[in-house]
Amino acid sequence: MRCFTVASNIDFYVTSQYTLFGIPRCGSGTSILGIPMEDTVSFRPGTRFAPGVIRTWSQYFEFTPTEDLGIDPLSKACDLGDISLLQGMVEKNLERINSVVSEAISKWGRVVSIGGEHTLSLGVAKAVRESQGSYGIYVHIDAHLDSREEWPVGQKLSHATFVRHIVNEVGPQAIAFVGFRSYDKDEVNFVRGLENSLLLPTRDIKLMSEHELRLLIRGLIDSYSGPIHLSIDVDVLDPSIMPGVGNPEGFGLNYGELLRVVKAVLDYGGSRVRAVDIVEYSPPNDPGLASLPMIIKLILDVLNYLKII
Ligand SMILES: [Mn+2]
Repeated sequence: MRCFTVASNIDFYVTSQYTLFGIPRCGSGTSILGIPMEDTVSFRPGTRFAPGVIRTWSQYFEFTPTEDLGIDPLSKACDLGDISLLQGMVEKNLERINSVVSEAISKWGRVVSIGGEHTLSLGVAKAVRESQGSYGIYVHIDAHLDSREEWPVGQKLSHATFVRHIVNEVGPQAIAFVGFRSYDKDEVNFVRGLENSLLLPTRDIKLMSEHELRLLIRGLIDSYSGPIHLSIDVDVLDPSIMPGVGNPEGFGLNYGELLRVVKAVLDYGGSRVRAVDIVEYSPPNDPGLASLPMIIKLILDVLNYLKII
């Protein structure tokens, strides 16, 4: 069953007989889309396998979010399957992601994308702007800034540079970098030079109370209008609880700290949140799939805190 009418030369399929958590395919509510893009890996590969592994294993978990809000987070969600991509063709793949996510946002109101490498967020950002006519706030939750000029040297567009492309090609009104702790001098200078940015390194988040954190995030969200795009690289979590990533960095957030940020963005962002990306989970780098229960919990918590639109 296909959920889209977009460009007939793009083939869509569901990678397994299952849907995520057994939710309806092409149903109503928040749409969930697998984006198994992995074209610009610079260290440990494997993110392309994440949507299929998460979908298959999700059948065996309890569907319980962290906080009981008295709602079933899966009651208003559907699984669109995975986008079919062309291995190694970054720009072509970003065009496909843009066109599919644009259509999905127009039809379902918002999309939760399961990556795949983080570069896919550039395609999602363009889709948010195209479908909504504006692009408000980009929230980048990540151990890294992904704002290099080139990485590896000579490569302008990759998982380590795509935020610069979001800034230059999509033009968010404001941008937040949350949970970063590992960067290159040039890129940190670049993000410090941005107007309308909020920089929350890992160390600050750990020292802050939940109240302070929520005030900061609310201040950002209330200061700008337009759609909100939340992009979560799971390497923001500490490698001791999230070993299954391509580029692990020490002294990361614990799950409760990540959840505070996510909840604040979804609470104050409300119906303006049009896209949430959960990216960079890498099953081949995850011994015994030890990180998988946390990925499952994160997806459930995101669905739980997203406001019905
Ligand atoms: Mn990262």
